[in-house]
Amino acid sequence: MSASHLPPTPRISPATAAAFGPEFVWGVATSAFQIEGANATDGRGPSIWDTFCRQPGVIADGSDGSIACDHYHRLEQDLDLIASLGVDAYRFSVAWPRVQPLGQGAWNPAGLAFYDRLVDGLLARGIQPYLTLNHWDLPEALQTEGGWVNRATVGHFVDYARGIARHFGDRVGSITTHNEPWVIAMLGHETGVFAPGVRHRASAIQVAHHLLLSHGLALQALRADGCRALLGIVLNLAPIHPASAKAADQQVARIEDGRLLRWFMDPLFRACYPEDVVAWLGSDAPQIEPGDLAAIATPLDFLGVNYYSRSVVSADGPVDAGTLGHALTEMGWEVYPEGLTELLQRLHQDYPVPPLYVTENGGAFQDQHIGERVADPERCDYIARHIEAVALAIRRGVPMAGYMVWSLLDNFEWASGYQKRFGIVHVDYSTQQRTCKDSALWYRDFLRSQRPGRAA
Ligand code: IFM
Repeated sequence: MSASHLPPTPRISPATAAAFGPEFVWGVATSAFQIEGANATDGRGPSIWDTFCRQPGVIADGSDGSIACDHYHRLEQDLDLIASLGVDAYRFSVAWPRVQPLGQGAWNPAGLAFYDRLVDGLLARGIQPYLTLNHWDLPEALQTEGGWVNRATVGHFVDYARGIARHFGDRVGSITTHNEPWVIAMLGHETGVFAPGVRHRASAIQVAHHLLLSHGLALQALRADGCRALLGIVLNLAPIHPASAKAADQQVARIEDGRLLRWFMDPLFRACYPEDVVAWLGSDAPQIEPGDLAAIATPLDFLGVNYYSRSVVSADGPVDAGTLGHALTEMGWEVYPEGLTELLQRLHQDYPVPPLYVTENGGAFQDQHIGERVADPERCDYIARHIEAVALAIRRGVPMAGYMVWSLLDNFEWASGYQKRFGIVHVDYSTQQRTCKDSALWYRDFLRSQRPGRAA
């Protein structure tokens, strides 16, 4: 294949380039289960995703996380790769079962040592570690006791958070409690398409409550311990648009917005759940104990927003993204950067938000292999347009603190297995060779233009 058919690489407008101050944090993101592999190595315990992957038919290509990108064994090389991009921060997650195999009790020194090497290796390269405590890989031992449905897991998470913060808190820039609690609750416990594969709405809503509660209590515990890292949570959010002006479509959009966004933002910032969603849930509403909501509303140092697309809904159900007139990613998600500006402005207007980070943004696209080169013009375009969308939000007054591309590497895309590639770095899974795609080189060059004088 030749390069002549490719569109030119995107150019960032001068207004956009000027919108980001010197403190703005540029980064790339990954999560433990999606890249580490080595899931039975050096004392790591099993996670719910190891168990889930063994169920026939749940992962599109029948794969699992046992090797993934073999990041556990290729750490130094991957750290050099991250440094070569010139990013300010690297967002990663700690695999709870690697450091505390049973989810409570004994810690695993070899697991902690791996993250010591990761954190120290980042710092040595001038990159801020942004640590996430829970990116979905709950220790299987806790699942056998009910997992996130069981209120006891809240206490285990707080203990885990405390142990990690005591060990790493003075070396990392930020600690995120949970990544995308909506996904853990709803995809893990309502539709069951993600681990642990439960299909029971009341359980899902209770899980969401326990995740939020554990988040708030962890923040309180870490602050009481004097943790110096910035503390926050990461939500997957999107504008939910009604398909038409019809009252029925508007009503569905309002409830869907309540289930995705207000169900998390209202308790975090107003210490209450949205009344319309509570009424809609009826007997599936969560069991809440006195003091829970006040704990959940413990002030945040930052809020992370993962943005990929919007949803358009009607009274007949979700509208097929393919009918909306915009390009789609390989996941079938509409490319809709306007939604990111809209979302960030709405968060700023409706809630007393702390500094906001876009903690994930990116897309799965088909790569084009041209000799040694891996061209991904659609991903370049996607990232550039979303950076423009963030700049517009900043110009409209939204307190933006950072932006992170999802993802550094092609990786295990959960129920899609390895078929969907989100990386700005291509991974050849047969050799584990990493190759920067055009998007990685574009991002590196963009960051250089943002940071004249800084060596990448
Ligand atoms: O790969 C995931 C990530 O783990 C969480 N946010 C969405 C990404 C793309 O689906």
